[in-house]
Amino acid sequence: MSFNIPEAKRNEITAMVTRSVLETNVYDIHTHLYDPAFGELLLWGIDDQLVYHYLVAEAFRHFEIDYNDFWKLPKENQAQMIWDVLFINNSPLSEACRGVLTALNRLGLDTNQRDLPNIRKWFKEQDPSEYITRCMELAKVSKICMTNSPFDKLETSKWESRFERDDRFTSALRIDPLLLEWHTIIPQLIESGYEVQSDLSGKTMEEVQRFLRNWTNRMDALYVMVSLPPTFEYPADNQCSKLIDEAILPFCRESGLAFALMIGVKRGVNTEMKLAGDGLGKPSLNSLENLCSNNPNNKFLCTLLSRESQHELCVVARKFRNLHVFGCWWFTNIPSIIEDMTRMRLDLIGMSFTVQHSDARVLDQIIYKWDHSRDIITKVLTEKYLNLASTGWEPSKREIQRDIDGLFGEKFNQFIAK
Ligand code: FIX
Ligand code: ZN
Repeated sequence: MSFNIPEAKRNEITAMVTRSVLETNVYDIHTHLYDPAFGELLLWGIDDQLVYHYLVAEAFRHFEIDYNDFWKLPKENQAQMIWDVLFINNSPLSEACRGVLTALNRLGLDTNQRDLPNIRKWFKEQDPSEYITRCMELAKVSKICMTNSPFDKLETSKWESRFERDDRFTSALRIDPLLLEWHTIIPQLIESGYEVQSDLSGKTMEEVQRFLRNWTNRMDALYVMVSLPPTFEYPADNQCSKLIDEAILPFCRESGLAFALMIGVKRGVNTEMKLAGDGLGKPSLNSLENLCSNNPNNKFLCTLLSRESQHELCVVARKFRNLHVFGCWWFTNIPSIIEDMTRMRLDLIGMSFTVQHSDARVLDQIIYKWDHSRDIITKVLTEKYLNLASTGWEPSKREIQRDIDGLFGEKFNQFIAK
């Protein structure tokens, strides 16, 4: 590859790409973080990092404790057990373990101390509001999109109280129960004054649209989103499909909002592990093709959980410009797969996607998720620009910066603004 580029040029391109990837601010378009006004819902600190469900799943492979006995323990004790088993009794080589150490290291702690009480002490001394800025600056994240559920009582009470928004935090309206557990949410909808019927008859579809409109306005949501199982089918003779056709998509068209689909999650494969118990499966992408082709006036965002589906997703995106691919979701957010997916996306859909999102549940995690991804993105993009240069087309600094801005949030902004 790129043999005919003079060494000085090669070094210059490598330096430009590296600098640009490492220094460009990103828009983190899917997280589970909250505007600081939500108080304790915004998780941060060492204990929350250690009880992250990615680590819980790894730790249970070593534990002998009953699931329930573990869940009954206070958070600090759970964190200590996870620390002992994943960091002390074994080397912390997994991506999620390494992530904790990357964050501590970038925050200036001595990761070699192996002393959890001392690390805890450092976190207790941090001022929460300064800490948010510190993490965002270290991660070079300029904006964070939250995942906001109108079905989660913990957050709805806050939304109803009205408060001053932190403009670094934007919102996405999350509607999983509406599409996947319709029967369970009917009482809540009725209690809130929406005239809905369990068989979707009468004014139900108009009322669901009114519900979406009210919550979008209240949250100032930028897009509507759902996570779906690998068995998701569209169109289909079921309530989910009918709700999509007669409520979600008309509402999205009317409001100009994109509908984000995160497909492939098998919830509760091991319910005893709670959040850590979800798995994945390979969906059929016929449904995504049908959505994009039957609804050309709707915009779709999509990320998929199974590694095997990523190539197919790129090909679907090549057919439908109303589809924007984003991020390496959850089980695909590990170095080997990020590298593979990023290279494949550049090869098949060029610069027209959003390269990554963090999915952070704990604020500190944005540091490691973005650090680790930036390393891989630098590697892949450097290779790509050197390939380009070897054709005689020399990428300029301005062009490289434009491209990286696009991958780090500008293409997403343009897509949702269309
Ligand atoms: O559905 C989602 O948005 C997932 O990202 C989460 O449910 C999952 O638990 C997670 O944190 C993955 O990173
Ligand atoms: Zn998520």
